[in-house]
Amino acid sequence: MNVHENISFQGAQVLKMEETTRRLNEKEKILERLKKNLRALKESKNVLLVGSLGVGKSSLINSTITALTGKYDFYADIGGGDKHVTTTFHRISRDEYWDPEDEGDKLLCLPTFIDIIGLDAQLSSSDEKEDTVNSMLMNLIINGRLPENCDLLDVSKQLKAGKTIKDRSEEKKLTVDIIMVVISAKSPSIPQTLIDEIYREANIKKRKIPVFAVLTKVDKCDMSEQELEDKKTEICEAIGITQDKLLLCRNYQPGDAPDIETDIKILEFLTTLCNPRFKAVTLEKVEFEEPEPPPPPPTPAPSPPQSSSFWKTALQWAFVVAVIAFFLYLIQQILSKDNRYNQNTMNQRKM
Ligand SMILES: Nc1nc2c(ncn2[C@@H]2O[C@H](COP(=O)(O)OP(=O)(O)OP(=O)(O)O)[C@@H](O)[C@H]2O)c(=O)[nH]1
Ligand SMILES: [Mg+2]
Repeated sequence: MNVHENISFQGAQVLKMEETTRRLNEKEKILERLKKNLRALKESKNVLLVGSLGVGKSSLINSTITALTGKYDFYADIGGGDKHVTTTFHRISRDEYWDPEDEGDKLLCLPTFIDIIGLDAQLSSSDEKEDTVNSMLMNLIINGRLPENCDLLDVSKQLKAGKTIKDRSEEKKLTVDIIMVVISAKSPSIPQTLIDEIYREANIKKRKIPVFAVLTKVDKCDMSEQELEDKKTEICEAIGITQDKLLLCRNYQPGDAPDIETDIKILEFLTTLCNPRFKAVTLEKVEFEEPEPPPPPPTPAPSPPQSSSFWKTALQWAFVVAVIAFFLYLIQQILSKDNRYNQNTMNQRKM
């Protein structure tokens, strides 16, 4: 390396270091904004991750914790292949992953992540009236009606067989505050029926719950910039969210070195998610009165004898009686004439 090359190499190194320092400062600023949001919260939010099998739900939890703490660990089980890896209701709370040096940061209301089984989109339906296994399962989880470490493979099997769970009261500690829909960029299409069901569970059932979305495995898909933009728009429209509630990311894999760009993206997203204004609310249902039953149709009054036909019949009978009377009168006249004639004839003979 000659003197000129050495100077330009050192210059490039300085620029790289400056860029790294700039990005580290950026990360610090985002962390401060996140802490500000967390201090404004009264309690940790329960964040439920939902999505199809193997899309990277558990990896996303590990990646988020890595971005927060700076070190990767297996908080949630990750796997590969086409078998379910997460099969239980797995709750990962702040106490499991957060141990900062700063005493003041220890009590920050960092989220509790709820990792669940991958949902089979083919068991979902866009029909609002249909209670599918996925909608029933989500409803139980969202309302805190399933216990921690519950065997979700078994619950799905029993619900599929048409059984319903024995009444379990809702556990406030487990009710869901935020739903995070996880979709893989590797999948050719978005699971529309599953998204429709998530929308219904999050918006029109018992509670209204903010929904966020994450497109994982962006490193594994071969989409152009434009295709990726189109996919973002498609997902946001399907779920009914704005683009600031969507994260595109490459999850950390075990053994990966820290990556400032990944951390910044995830922390920025987490800061939005922890905004105190995004909170679940119980939908107050207004009571309605049943509509007044329509008045019964008036009962038809007994119809009076139809006068015209009555008089018609009476006249007919009167006519018949008159004719008979006339004929009787005629017969009587004839008979009395005959009698008088015979009497006269007999009188004449006697004379
Ligand atoms: N390249 C790459 N691989 C990923 C990414 N996210 C997850 N994976 C891999 O995808 C596989 C499945 O990841 P998981 O995190 O277990 O997925 P899951 O959705 O929790 O799976 P289930 O719990 O079985 O439903 C694992 O091999 C991960 O290493 C990503 O962003 N990029
Ligand atoms: Mg999993």
